[in-house]
Amino acid sequence: MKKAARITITGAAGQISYSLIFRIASGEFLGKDQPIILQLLEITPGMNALSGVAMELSDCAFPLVKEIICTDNVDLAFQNSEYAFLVGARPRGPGMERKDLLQANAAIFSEQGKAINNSASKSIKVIVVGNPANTNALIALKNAPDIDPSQFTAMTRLDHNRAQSQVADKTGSPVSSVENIIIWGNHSATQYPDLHHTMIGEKSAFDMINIDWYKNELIPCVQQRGAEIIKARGASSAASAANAAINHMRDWALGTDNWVSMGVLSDGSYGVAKDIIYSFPCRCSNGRWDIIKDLALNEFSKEKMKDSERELLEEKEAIRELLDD
Ligand code: NAX
Repeated sequence: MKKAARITITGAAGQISYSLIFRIASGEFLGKDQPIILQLLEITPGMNALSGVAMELSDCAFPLVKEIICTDNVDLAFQNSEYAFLVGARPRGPGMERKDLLQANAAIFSEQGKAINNSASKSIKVIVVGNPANTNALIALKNAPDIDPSQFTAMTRLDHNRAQSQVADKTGSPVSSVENIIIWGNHSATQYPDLHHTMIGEKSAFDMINIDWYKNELIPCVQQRGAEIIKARGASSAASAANAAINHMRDWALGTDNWVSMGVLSDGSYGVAKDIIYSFPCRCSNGRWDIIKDLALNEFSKEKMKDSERELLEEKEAIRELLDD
């Protein structure tokens, strides 16, 4: 029997976690032969709801779950943790400006970054889902100086999956035949879904779809999909966000031949400013990700990528005093 892996999930009583935790517990993240210990973090007012989630988890009698820890203590939640899903975040309240939202979340993610630094396994892999995800990930990594920055990532996989599915639908192709989608930039409305390298089976995507549909329908659809779901469902994406978080972490931990979009610390590739968390096309193997390099970019792509970079630099400026460098 393998040693149990410790997995931290924050915002554990929230709606994304309500899908995420149960799928992880059933083995969909690390596999059906990997026992796990779940370390679930909530804020104090969420602890009662979390106890209900824990009761349901227990009632599932998942064979892989060796222990469930429910806590509002950040250090305890990250104790020896090897994988962390940072889902909990402060939603925008009435009268809250964008800067207030960035700062409220910056406080949460700097505290969690410090706790990861002090308590987690040095090989921890972190995905930030809570918004603004890219900048929250940057804050967490800056507050964890003893952990390699490559171990902090932000989720743009939901946007990636949305684009993949839309293209499959439009062309009548199986979703698995649509490859090499890229989401560049921020997980926000400035993100840039790029199909210039996308293949559908043996064909280039632009042999099967028209450029007007791409520019005027696909790009805005992916950028606005979250808002469309809120309008229809009365609540934000939850099951699809949980699914994307598992896709991201599973591919990173276990490897994949596919291109995947991940928010990672920019090393200046493609002329993107260094030291922001920016979504790039990546390949994952041996527990690490690498940015896919040297792809050709046309002027349209360069401009869209710059727009998202600009927004991330503005977000960084708004929380500069919380960055520990
Ligand atoms: P919910 O409001 O249902 O749940 C969030 C939970 O986090 C709550 O139970 C709350 O008590 C808890 N929480 C708040 N602050 C915390 C802290 N400091 N420590 C621990 N727990 C804390 O939100 P949910 O729908 O689950 O969404 C969670 C986050 O994901 C939001 O920020 C949301 O904007 C973001 N999303 C990100 C996506 C992405 O693609 N990156 C897509 C889906 C989603 O919109």
